[in-house]
Amino acid sequence: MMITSKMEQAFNSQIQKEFHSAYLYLAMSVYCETQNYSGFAHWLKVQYNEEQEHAMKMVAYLLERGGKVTLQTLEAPPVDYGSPLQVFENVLKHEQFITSSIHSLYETAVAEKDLAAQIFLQWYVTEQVEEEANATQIVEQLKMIGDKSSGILYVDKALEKRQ
Ligand code: OFO
Repeated sequence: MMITSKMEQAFNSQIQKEFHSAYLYLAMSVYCETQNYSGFAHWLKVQYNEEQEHAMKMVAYLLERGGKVTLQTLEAPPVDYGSPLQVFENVLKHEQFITSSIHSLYETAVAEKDLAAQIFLQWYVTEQVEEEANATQIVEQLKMIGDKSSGILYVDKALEKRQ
């Protein structure tokens, strides 16, 4: 079944959001690097790669369904992000926004009676649970630490290990 134009439009807008997430995390990664937090920078760079994969997986899917991929403009992300806690609170807030947009994409698939897209999108619904959980854990740890720099550096070191 060929994809409906409503679904096609909804996928294109989600592809833009995933690339925007990638761009945002790259900007945060660069920022953390300039603050000498190489572990946070690494974690965010891995996240940048993941977001590109999220977008590309949708690009491939849309093509497979005979849809038209229309890449959209990406807004420039901010340059400064404040403290590590502020960086990760920003990540969490962004992921909550992405979760709600994945949910509305899923709802569009339901409204359009597109069963194949619903099944495809289940992976994203599950992935968002993980995305929010990961960001929440880092936010909680940084909140516990407060402004003790030894604690911040400890979390920074730990995040360097992310694959
Ligand atoms: Fe693609 O999950 Fe984050 O934004």
